[in-house]
Amino acid sequence: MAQLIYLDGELVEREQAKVSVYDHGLLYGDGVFEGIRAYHGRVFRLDEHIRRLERSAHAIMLDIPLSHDELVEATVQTCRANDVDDGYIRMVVTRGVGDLGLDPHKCPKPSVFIIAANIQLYPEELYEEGLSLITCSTRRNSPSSLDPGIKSLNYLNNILAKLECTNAGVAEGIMLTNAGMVSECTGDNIFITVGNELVTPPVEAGILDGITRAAVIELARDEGIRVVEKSFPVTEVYTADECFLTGTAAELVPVVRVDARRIGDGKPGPMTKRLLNRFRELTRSEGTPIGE
Ligand code: PXG
Repeated sequence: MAQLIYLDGELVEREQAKVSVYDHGLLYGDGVFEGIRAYHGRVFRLDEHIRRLERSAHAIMLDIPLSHDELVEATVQTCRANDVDDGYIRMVVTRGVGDLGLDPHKCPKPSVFIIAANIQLYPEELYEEGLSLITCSTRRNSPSSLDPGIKSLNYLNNILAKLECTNAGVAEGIMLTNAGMVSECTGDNIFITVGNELVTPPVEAGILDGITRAAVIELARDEGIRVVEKSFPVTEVYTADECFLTGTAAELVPVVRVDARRIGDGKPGPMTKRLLNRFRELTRSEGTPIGE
């Protein structure tokens, strides 16, 4: 079966799903996006993802040509058309076609596309063994230049950091703020545990307000764990009892080494495992249904 892509109101075959070389999403990274997961025939936290897309678009003065409900419907329709029950959904709004100058006002029609694909799940051993991280030398964008809260198509900041990770032979890396505090990773939020407390950098520090992060904070509070949102230096990661990352693709993945320092006893810790189990239960129990 050919893969069908939602593109500006139509479902088109993958080979026909094309945008112009004059699209400012391509020319300038001018646009916004979301990465979303479907589990067992339901889209996880779809409303939250669409709300974040709408906030990102509003911040860059981009008018999404679809209402919230139309975006929900288009997402579900794209999953259905591709028989996606468990999958990864990419929703993108570009500034659209303009001329060769920067001026977004010369782009009269934003483009919306949605890709629903069956995902390559991360291997289960990653969750059993845990990740090694480095601290990247590339600092996270400052909110005064490009706010990391805007999930824009301009991901070069993260890509430069990701290159450092792959060059060092690790899958993820910590990005610091310009003040030298931990912000997040290239495509994941970060948590540490100290005793019975769960600690994570605050949104104001200049991070993406992660949907998985918010879900894990809710679950932790429900488990009676104290959650503290505060800035901390990377040294506190080295000396933490546990560390894990959260993201739509990664879910909740343990970290066992950072800059060659062992974290805790070098194995995924009990709070990480407890929260991962709770998160998996949550993804099984809620979401916007794909089926009619
Ligand atoms: N921080 C950044 C910078 C991200 O890009 C997250 C945190 C986690 O947020 P959510 O809402 O997903 O819990 C992200 C999102 C990938 C990939 O292929 C990952 C993201 C975006 C695009 C692609 O790994 N992460």
